[in-house]
Amino acid sequence: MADLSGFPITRRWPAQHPDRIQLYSLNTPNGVKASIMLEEAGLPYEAHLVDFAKDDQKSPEFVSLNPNGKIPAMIDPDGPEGAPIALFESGAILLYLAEKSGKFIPDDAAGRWHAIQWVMFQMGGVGPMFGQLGFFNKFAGKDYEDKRPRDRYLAESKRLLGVMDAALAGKTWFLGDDYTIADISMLGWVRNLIGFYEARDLVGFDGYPNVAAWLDRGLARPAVQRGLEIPSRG
Ligand SMILES: N[C@@H](CCC(=O)N[C@@H](CS)C(=O)NCC(=O)O)C(=O)O
Repeated sequence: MADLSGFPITRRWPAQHPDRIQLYSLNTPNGVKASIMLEEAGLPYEAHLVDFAKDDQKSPEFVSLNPNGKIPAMIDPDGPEGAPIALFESGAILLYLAEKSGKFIPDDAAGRWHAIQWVMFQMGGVGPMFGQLGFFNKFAGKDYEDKRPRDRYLAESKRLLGVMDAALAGKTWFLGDDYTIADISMLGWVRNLIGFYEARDLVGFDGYPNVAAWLDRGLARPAVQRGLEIPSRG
């Protein structure tokens, strides 16, 4: 039985199954990358709800694991050399889980780098830009009289959608026939952009048919549907 008592986060979120991966998250677009991957890979895990309504992500216990105070974060009790490993940053978590499971990342070096490339594209572009557009379109930023900040993120989000649409032309997934962590990193963000962020018409989503078809394919996967709900406020 793994001993996770050295991780202060387990005092606030006790492990019922310390031998399983411990996920600390909420089902936001960054959070669901981890839960979708865990569901897809079939790795045993235990999900703990980090409730933003209670500022859980800024609690000393959470920050002891992720000094950046953001979800998702995890502990694998059976990490490298059999020792526990704590990780934050959803891109790092996806890469770690892909390597651990041997799934959703190609075996060949070129394919592997292409999967990493698209995860980096998501981390550096899609997430930050769509997130800012959400802020300026739906949340506090929507009341700002000056629309230039919103328009800047709108233009960049549309440009990124164009890049994705071109990359997906004639393909099922970003890497062709292989569904990978590249897809897993982006599905929740595109879904949020046109759903929760209410930017479907604003970005002219119908103008990106390859992205729309890819999103439908991704959302049809049962593991994606499960992951999108984990962990939720219930
Ligand atoms: N680069 C980080 C970003 C994580 C992030 O921004 N998470 C958001 C939820 S999608 C969060 O925890 N927000 C809470 C806060 O900022 O207080 C990652 O990909 O893991």
